[in-house]
Amino acid sequence: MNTFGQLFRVTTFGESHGPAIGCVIDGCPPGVSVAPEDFVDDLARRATGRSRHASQRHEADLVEILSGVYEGRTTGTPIALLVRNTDAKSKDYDNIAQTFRPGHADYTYWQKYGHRDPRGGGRSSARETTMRVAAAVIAKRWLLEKFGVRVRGYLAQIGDVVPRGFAWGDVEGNPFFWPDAAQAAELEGYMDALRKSGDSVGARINVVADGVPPGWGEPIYGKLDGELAAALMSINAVKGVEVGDGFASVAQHGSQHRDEITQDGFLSNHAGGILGGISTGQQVIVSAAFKPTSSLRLPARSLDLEGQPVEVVTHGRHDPCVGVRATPICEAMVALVLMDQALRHRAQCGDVGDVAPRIKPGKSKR
Ligand code: EPS
Repeated sequence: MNTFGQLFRVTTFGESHGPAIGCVIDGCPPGVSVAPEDFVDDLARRATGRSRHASQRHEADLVEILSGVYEGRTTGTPIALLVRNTDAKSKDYDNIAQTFRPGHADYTYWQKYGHRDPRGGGRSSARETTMRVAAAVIAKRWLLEKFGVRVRGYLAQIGDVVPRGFAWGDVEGNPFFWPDAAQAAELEGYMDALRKSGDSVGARINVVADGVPPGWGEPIYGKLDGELAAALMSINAVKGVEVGDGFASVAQHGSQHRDEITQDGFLSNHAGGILGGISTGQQVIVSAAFKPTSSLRLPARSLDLEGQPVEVVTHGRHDPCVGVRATPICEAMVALVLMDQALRHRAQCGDVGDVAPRIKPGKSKR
């Protein structure tokens, strides 16, 4: 399954050390303005080599538009986007080809296919997420222009460090997408020490979508929260997803969790803007847990292809915390789900129109 979505369908292709990666987007409405420079910002936010806290692979990540756009606007035909790989160093992966990094997909790809491209992790590399971010540039634009929907994310935890304050204005001003600028120096020190130790750490990313109208999401098997969870889980290294209060709901009582309704709007948003799998019109709030990177220079026990014990040491240019540059990827997956659900809602329920009463979003969390 390399295709995502039902009406806004994105198929990605390519390996980390192949000649190029790319995607084909089918089902995009015509008339959306798109130019190669529109991809630059979001691709740079996700890219390697942009700070010392990420992998030092230096890719330009320039998007070539091969089809589906004429005179700067989508035509409704398949949009093909291509990004060439120019800084792959496959030699780093020579020893990994003979073994399995503990905690990595090396072993499961081997068991599934019996043949794998070990260079840069092949298809299992986070390199593939470049194309999700590229496709979501179009989805984000359409959502904003059509509905005023804005999808934003931030890093909500690295290891045991959590933000002390919160301001959206701080998020883009540091290499971590951290919402409290006052902690930037502390995080720099934390990441420098982590990198020197040779170890890695996990992270949590929160994504908030503002302006989502009520009604998006399809019961029973196409629930908005279900599809968001699947979309976020499809990102490399994601091990957990929460919607609204998520697992904190376990310890809550119903009287506390339910979001009361008044003429001034909802009084809270424990549900994360989704009830019964359908958007309420409040902020849609999701969270993803990233495991620590498995490619480490600290030795670990494993087996080789003959089943003999070996010690694995991973060389190369790995991220000490994949979460550091995963915020744009999480935003992208949320935007792709929202766009697909918006088109599906329009297809089935476009004639329903606004239904009274329309409850105001009310007090929001972020
Ligand atoms: C990655 C390992 C590194 C990262 C890569 C993701 O690959 P390489 O050893 O080829 O430098 O640089 O990330 C990207 C190339 C990217 O664009 O995100 C991995 O194991 O997933």
